[in-house]
Amino acid sequence: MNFCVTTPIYYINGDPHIGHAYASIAADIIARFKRLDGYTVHFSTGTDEHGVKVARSAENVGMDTHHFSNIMSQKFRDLSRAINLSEDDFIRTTEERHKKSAQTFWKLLEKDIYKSIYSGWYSARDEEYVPENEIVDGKAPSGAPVEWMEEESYFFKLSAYQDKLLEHYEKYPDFIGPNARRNEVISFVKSGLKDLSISRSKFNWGIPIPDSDGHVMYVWIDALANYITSLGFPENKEYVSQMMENCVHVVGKEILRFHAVYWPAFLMSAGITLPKRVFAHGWWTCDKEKMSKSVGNVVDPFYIIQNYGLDQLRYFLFREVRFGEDGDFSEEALKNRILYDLANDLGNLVQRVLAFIQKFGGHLTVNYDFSDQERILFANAKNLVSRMRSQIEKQDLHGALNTVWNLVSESNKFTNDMRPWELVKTDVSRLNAVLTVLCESIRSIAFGIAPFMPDTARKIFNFMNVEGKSFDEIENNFIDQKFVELSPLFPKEK
Ligand code: ME8
Repeated sequence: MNFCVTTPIYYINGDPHIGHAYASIAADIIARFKRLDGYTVHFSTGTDEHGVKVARSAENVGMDTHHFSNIMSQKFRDLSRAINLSEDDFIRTTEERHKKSAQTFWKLLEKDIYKSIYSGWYSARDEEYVPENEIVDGKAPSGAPVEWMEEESYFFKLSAYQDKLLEHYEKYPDFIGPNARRNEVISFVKSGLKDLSISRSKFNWGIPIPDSDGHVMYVWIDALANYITSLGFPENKEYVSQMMENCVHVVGKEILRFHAVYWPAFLMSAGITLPKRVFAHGWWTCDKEKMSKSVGNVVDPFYIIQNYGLDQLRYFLFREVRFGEDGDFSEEALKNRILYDLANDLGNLVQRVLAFIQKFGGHLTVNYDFSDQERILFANAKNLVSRMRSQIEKQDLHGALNTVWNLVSESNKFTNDMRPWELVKTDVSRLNAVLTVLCESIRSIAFGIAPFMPDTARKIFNFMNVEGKSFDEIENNFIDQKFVELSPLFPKEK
């Protein structure tokens, strides 16, 4: 079973921030869940290095563009390490393999390409052509400045794909998520698609168009092609198609149009399988303000990880806000989540149950004569992953965490009700049943959090002497398993 998940590839005009970390961690959670569920996964991320925006940023700091790209791309690689990404590939669009792939891809589109003159507005910050009717107060809808452009350009016959795209959205209702965004895309396409300018002739920081006269590709064609380069295109065409068929692109809402309209149209033209789904997530603000360098409120993921811990951040980002909606970042909210959800709910559950087992010999003997209450918790523990599976399928990462935390609460309540510290004096066989159910539950919880908080899950697996490599392990019991010395899950000092 194959599965592919991607992050957007990031522009390297500025330092990585929490928004980049967010998209990357989301894709990582999905990749990790699928691996635990037995899939062969290809998870790619990387940097988008061509285009006007990057070239100007290099110029502004007086650096050679190649040199600038190397330095900036490395910062995104460093972010990937700092947030514990499990990517299979980190792709840079300046790599030779990508040049070959993008040029081959271009050739496949040639029947839909013609030359003409582009004259219109362009927003360098968005790397986007802005139609006259979308200009508001002399700016792009995003608020970015626009500049007039008039040059010879190749065009892609996007208009020829309007009906085919609408058919595709109809036939595959899950192609775009969340649903509200799907509707926006459909009305955009219904309102009429214009052919798209896909080359630049007055500018050279890009991939040259094959056999052409000094034109370079529009940065978005080059960027979108990264997904197939990473899968091995132009070689391994069969593998590329197989993976694309099971591929989920995680993107920010502002670039959904590129992924759900342009990209599928290009793929149709090239005869390459379309991805299974494009999911658009929302945007983070900071203390209710749009993050911006000039305001100085850009949240630095390295700082947050240093001060609050990585798994704490990974948890917060997906518990605080429904994935797909906008959210507001504040250190106060993060601190509360750490204190209440992590230390109090999860930390205490693991600590008190496993410490108790340690105290009484460090292992369990299984008693299958469960009471009704025990049976319910046992069943809920065993079913946790299957409930999460349908949520992860829809990228409902927030819902999946809620599902885990319901089991955490249920297990804490069960512990309070059953009072193992009293049973130890009165009914040792009952105590065994209670602890067995709690251990099953804690192991399932560890699997449930593993995609979100891999290091924390690993600690719990280690305490319980469980491998933690596949959801299949949830079926095994704990007879005579030796538990290991505990240490705090969320140490107070970071
Ligand atoms: O658009 N909140 O790159 P990019 C949440 N190179 N997510 C945010 C965010 C925020 N405040 N800011 C950024 C590009 N992101 C192109 C993509 S893909 C073929 C090419 C996330 O560096 C969000 O996922 O501007 C957004 O789509 C992504 O970073 C792209 O950032």
